[in-house]
Amino acid sequence: FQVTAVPTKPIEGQKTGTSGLRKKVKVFQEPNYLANWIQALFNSLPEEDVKGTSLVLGGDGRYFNKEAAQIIMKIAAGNGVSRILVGREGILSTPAVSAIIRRRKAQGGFIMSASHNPGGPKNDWGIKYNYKSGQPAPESITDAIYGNTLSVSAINMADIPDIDLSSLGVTTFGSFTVEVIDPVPDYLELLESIFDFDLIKSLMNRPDFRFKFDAMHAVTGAYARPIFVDALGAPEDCIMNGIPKEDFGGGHPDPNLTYAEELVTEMFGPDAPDFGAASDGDGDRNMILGNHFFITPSDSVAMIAANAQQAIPYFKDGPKGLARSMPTSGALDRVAAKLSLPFFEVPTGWKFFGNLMDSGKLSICGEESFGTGSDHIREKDGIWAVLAWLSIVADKNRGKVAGDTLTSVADIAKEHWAKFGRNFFSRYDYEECESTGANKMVEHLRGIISSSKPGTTYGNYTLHLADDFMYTDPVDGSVATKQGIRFIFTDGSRIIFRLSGTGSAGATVRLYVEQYEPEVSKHGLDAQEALKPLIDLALSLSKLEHFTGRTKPTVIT
Ligand code: VG1
Ligand code: CO
Repeated sequence: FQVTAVPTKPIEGQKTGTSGLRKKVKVFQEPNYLANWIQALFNSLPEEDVKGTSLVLGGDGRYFNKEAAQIIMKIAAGNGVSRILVGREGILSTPAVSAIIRRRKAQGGFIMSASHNPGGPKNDWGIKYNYKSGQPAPESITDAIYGNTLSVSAINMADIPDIDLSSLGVTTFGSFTVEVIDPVPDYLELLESIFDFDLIKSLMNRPDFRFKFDAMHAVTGAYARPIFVDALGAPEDCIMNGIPKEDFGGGHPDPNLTYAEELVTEMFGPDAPDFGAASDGDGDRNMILGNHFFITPSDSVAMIAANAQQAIPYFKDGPKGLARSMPTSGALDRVAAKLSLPFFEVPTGWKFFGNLMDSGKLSICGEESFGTGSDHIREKDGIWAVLAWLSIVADKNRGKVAGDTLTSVADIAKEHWAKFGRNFFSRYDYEECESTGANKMVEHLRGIISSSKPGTTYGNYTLHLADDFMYTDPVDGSVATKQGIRFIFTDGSRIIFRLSGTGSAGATVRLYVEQYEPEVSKHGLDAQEALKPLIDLALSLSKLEHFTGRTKPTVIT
């Protein structure tokens, strides 16, 4: 086939955020918008990562993925890539892409997703590049891509026809091959090597255990039936919103108490099931619910870590180390201390866990934003987290017979708090604020941290430290600055502010608050009640209402 160097001009603003490049669909539909970024990426990679290599391609099924896949394949061929492994209909979850890169020894892969952001012609599209161990590209690569978007002048486009992605098989054009693969088997086989499927099946088969999974019309719809129903024996009707749609059925595919409303209503309603879970647009996030019970993501990773060795064969020798993102609560820190495990605190975003995993220092980690995972791949993994929790529940009920009461999700959480104490945690999101006001608020907060001294009292709280979080990667020494403004008090309570790096319009302010409570009699308190004094302090310190005009958050988790 022929390769044409199609002339182009640089386009402003193609800088990636926390997780890839995300914009409105109509921006990506502008001439050469996507093509420029893809070409800039190939211009950034060393030749051995491009010429003659295999790359994986897939996405969450959102609107524009099909056109985008064709563009990406033509530019890949035009730059000398020799093989593309693409999911049928362009479907692959984020964790599946990571798994396939690793298993098939590909040199990297593309994920066409804006994750939990809504989809459809009026909403968001996004793209992420993952590198050869399956990890989201580190900043050294994303910075280079951005640099190249400012100088790109020609797109190397292969003159090949559109490829039919609807059926499995191999198509070859000279030195370039496209293989359309089933999105499920590589990922499912990996999960089977990690978990005790017979143990989970025994739980699914109990007459007193009912399971629900909400795919939110997103990518896990393609995985839910083969995994939960066919492999684990759950009943057909355990899956809600199981058909992936280009606009996610008009919803916001973010598994939290606000956007997974249908599942939440059922889990907190009459005759609620025993276990409920949901995943996001691209299948890397998860929410875990019990009957009338919500497991916060910060607690979830701590509880998985505490029970992993006992319940999950992959961890039979114990986890190597634990890690969380900075705003995530300190519940995991307490597990690491008790189990004497190495522990790391990294900035927000999964890309910061990769080096620790590659160097054998880390095996279980999580973020407060409904992300949980391990070193089985290099992305957070929604279905993995659900299977981890099912394994824990099954393990706690091993050997029980008909008539015995089931140890529930809530029992497991309460038992954990009694042993480790409870870290009350909440996050307030103020979505799509006006950028100027949000930036002014951040400047105001930076002013406070530069003038505040340890020992200053704020109501009942005494300041231990206030800073803008900075991280030095212990493996490669790279430094990330300005990762979130923290106020840490002498009792360990924390208030944190960050601006989101995943939105496509305006600025989203995130406020995180946390307070540790060792006293068992107080563990039953509602988090909003327990945290009220800290939240009030955060709002008055930041003058949030003054700067953003918002009197209440869009989402509370
Ligand atoms: C958010 C979360 C962060 C997560 C990121 C990607 O980023 O806070 O923890 O890693 O989304 O998740 P931000 O910058 O908006 O706070 V996903 O599921 O979009 O890949
Ligand atoms: Co996601």
